[in-house]
Amino acid sequence: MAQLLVTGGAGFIGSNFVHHVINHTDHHVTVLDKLTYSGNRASLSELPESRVNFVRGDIVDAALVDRLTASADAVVHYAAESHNDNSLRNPHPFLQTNLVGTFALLEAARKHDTRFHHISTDEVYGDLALEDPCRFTESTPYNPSSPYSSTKAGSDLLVRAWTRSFGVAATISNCSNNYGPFQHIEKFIPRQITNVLRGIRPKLYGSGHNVRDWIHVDDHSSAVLAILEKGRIGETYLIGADGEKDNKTVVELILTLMGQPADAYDRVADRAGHDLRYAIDSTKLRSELGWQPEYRDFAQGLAATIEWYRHHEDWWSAGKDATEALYALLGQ
Ligand code: NAD
Ligand code: TDX
Repeated sequence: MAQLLVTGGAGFIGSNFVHHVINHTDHHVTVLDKLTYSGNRASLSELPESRVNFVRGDIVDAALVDRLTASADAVVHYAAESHNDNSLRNPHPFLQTNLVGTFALLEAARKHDTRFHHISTDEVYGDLALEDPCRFTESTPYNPSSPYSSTKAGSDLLVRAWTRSFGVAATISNCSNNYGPFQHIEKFIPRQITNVLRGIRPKLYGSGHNVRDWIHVDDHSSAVLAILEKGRIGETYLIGADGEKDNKTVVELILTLMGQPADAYDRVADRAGHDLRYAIDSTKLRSELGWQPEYRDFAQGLAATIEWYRHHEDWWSAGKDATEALYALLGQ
């Protein structure tokens, strides 16, 4: 049994990871989360209090981070400002949380000699052309496009430097786009599902030809656990499940699964600097650590996600009007 400190554990991927850890291990978890607009305490409400301890706080708070890290066997660092569109409106919190917050955690891990796993994104590699036969690998050069992805790239580089210069026992994972329960409704898939549930037409940015490489969030969690348990210190692992789809196809599938005509969506203003395509080659993770995704049928995983949002309106409805009002300001 180990004591894990999970930052951002009330967010989408962090809360799914905490559920995964409680269901598949005997570890104890302390969640450190600021509960920004994207954190939701209710995402952890069904978990046993005997194994999950919740601390509301900011990862930028070095004294708090130091105290919590001192009693942890490992830190799993999910906390971040995570939405590209928000980073275009106001980059400031992205620099604070993603860079200064990661710095505070690394200093604590260094001081207490604590195992550290850093959660990152495939967006650090920039984007690929639609017709490019290549996918991202661990040796693809960094080339981030947005304020969000550039701060994630910066945080990855801090982790690498703290490993090399100070011997912090760290690993990094860069994952592709996640879908599943507990995702904030600002993001593409839950935004469109909750739009249809509210009688609003889904909104597709630009041409809709942009490609994302979808992975079910529970497969992300199993990969992170495998890296935490068996990953080589100092290494980066790419996490992906061969799920490339263009946005138009995803919107049409959501509409079809929800019993609507496939073309009942609106085209809206494109995102500034919109990355064209992401695609992950996860050979290293699969061959070194024996990891495999469980969710191989995207339509089935999407249908289950739609059902989750249909049955958890209490979880998302309070923020729907405010989320859509922000998008409306940008014509999106
Ligand atoms: P999210 O926005 O749903 O959750 C982020 C969580 O971090 C929230 O609970 C929020 O309250 C918390 N938080 C934010 N600032 C904080 C601070 N200063 N101190 C403490 N807590 C703070 O994001 P997500 O989609 O779950 O992403 C989690 C991580 O996974 C991020 O690091 C993101 O870069 C990475 N990632 C996300 C995806 C994806 O598809 N969503 C893909 C690859 C990697
Ligand atoms: O309403 C929309 N319409 C639309 O066409 C929204 C919200 C998005 N989009 C497009 C933009 C992207 O091409 O859908 C795609 C997915 O958009 P997001 O859900 O905002 O995700 P993305 O920008 O790809 O980033 C996500 O994956 C990588 C996460 O938000 C990041 O945290 C992660 O690092």
